[in-house]
Amino acid sequence: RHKFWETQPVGQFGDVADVSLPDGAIEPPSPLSEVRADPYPLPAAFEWFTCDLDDDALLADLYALLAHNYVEDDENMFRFNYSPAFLRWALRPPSFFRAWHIGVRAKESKKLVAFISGVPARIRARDDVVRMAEINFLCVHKKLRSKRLAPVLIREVTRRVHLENIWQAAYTAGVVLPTPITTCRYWHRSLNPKKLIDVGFSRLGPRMTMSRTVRLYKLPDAPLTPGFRQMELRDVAAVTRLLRAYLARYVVAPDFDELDVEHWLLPQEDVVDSYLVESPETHEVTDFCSFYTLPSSVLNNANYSTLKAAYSYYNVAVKTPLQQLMNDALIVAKQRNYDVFNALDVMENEGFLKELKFGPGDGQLHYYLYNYRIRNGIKPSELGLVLL
Ligand code: NHW
Ligand code: EN5
Repeated sequence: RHKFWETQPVGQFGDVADVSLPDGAIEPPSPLSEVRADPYPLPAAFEWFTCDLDDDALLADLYALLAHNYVEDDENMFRFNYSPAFLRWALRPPSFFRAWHIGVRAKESKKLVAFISGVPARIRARDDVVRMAEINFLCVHKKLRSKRLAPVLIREVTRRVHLENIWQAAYTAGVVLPTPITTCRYWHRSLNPKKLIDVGFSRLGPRMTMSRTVRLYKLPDAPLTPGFRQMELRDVAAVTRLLRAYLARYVVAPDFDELDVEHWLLPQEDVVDSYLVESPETHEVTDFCSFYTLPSSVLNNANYSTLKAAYSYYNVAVKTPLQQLMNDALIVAKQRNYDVFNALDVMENEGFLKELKFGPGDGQLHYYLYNYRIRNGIKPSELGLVLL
C-alpha cells in the first residue's frame, strides 16, 4: 500500500495496537561515518540545487513554483500563496542550515521543478526535548507528478538532516500517511463574508440573506481590551516567559528560547503579527496572541484573484479570557483587511471557536513525527505545536 513509507522509521499502521513498543526513537542514530556521503540519484534530466534564499531571483523562482504547484483544497478552488517574505521568514530561523533548502532543477533549462525544506527546532514530546527538523514546502511541479520523485526528495532531506546529527523530524500534511500522532480540523471565521461567498469559500446559510450574514459577522472597529497593543522587540523576554510556561502544559510542543521568540513572533508586516496585553496599572505583560499571513490564490473567479487569510499561531491567555483575547485578534485582522481568520482545534482553541462564530472547514491537518513513536497518539487539545 505505501511502498515508500513502509521502508521508513515511522509508526506503521499495523503497530497501532502494539502496546509493548515504548515511546521515543524508533531506531537509534547511526555513526555519522555511515551516513551516505553523496546525494541520492535523480532522473538524468534533473540535478540537485541548494537554494540561497538571500538571492532575490532564486526566491522569486521558489515563490513561483509554490504559487503554481503547492497545496490546493479538495475541490481545487484555492491554492496556498506563501509570499516571498514569508518564505524567507519560514526558512531562515535561528541556526538554519542552507543545505536543507533543497531544489531540483532541469539540467538544461535550469528551471526549478521541485523543492523540499527543513529547519531545525527543539521539540518536546512529554519530558523529552528532541532536536528535530521541521519539514515543509515539499512540492513537485504538476507536470512531474506520480513519478516517485517525492520519495527521492524525502530521502535526500533526511540524509542532509542526518549529516547534522539530527535523527527526528516533525511535519504536517493534508493527506493520511503512516501514522499521524493526531488529526486536527481547520475552522474558519468569516471577516468579509460577501467576498467569501462570491469566491465560493463559504455559502449563504439556509434562511440567511446577505445583509443578515454581514451583520452576523460584524466586529467592533478597534480592540476592546485595555492595554492591547502590538508586540515589540523590548517584549521578547516577557513573551518568552509567558509562552514557555504555557507550552509546558502540552504533550508535544516547541521548546522556544528568546532567539526563537524574536524570530517567530516579532511582528513582520504581512508575515506574522503578535499582540499582547500590557496591564495599564502594573505594565506587566499578561496575555499574548499571534497569527501568520497566508493568502490563497482564488482559482477561476472572475472578480477576485486572492483571499487574504490569517492563521491563528500561538496564544497565551493568563489574565484576559482567551475568548476576549481572540475576539481582539479578529478585530485587528478585520482592521487590516483580512477576509478570513483560520484556526486549528489545537491547544485550547476549542474553547473559543464556536463562541466566536468560527465554522468547521472541509480540510484536516494530520501531524507526524519521523523516527519518534508516541504510543496511541494524542488529542488535538494536547498538541502545542503550529507549523506554517
Ligand atoms: S504537506 C504539503 C505537501 N505538498 C503538496 O501537497 C503540494 C502539492 N503536491 C505535490 O507537490 C507539508 C505532490 O503531490 C507531492 C507528492 C510532492 C506532495 N508528505 O512523487 P510521488 C509538507 O511539505 C508520498 C509525505 O509519485 P507526487 C510536509 C505518497 O504517500 N509523503 O507523488 C512534507 C507516496 O508514498 P507511498 C507524501 O504526487 C513531509 C509517494 O509520496 C506526501 O508526484 C515530507 C508518492 O510519490 C506528503 N505530503 O508527489 C516527509 N504526499 O509510500 C518528511 C505524497 O504511499 C519526513 N507522499 O507509496 C521527514 C524527513 C526528515 C527526517 C529527518 C530525520
Ligand atoms: C501544512 N503546512 O483544504 C500545509 N483548506 O478547511 C499542508 N476549506 O480552506 C496541509 N473545498 O471549508 C494542507 N470553507 C491541508 C489543507 C489544504 C487546504 C484546505 C480547507 C480547510 C479550506 C474552505 C474552503 C472550501 C472550498 C471547497 C472551507 C468553509 C468556511 C465556512 C465559513 C463560515 C462558517 C462555516 C465554514
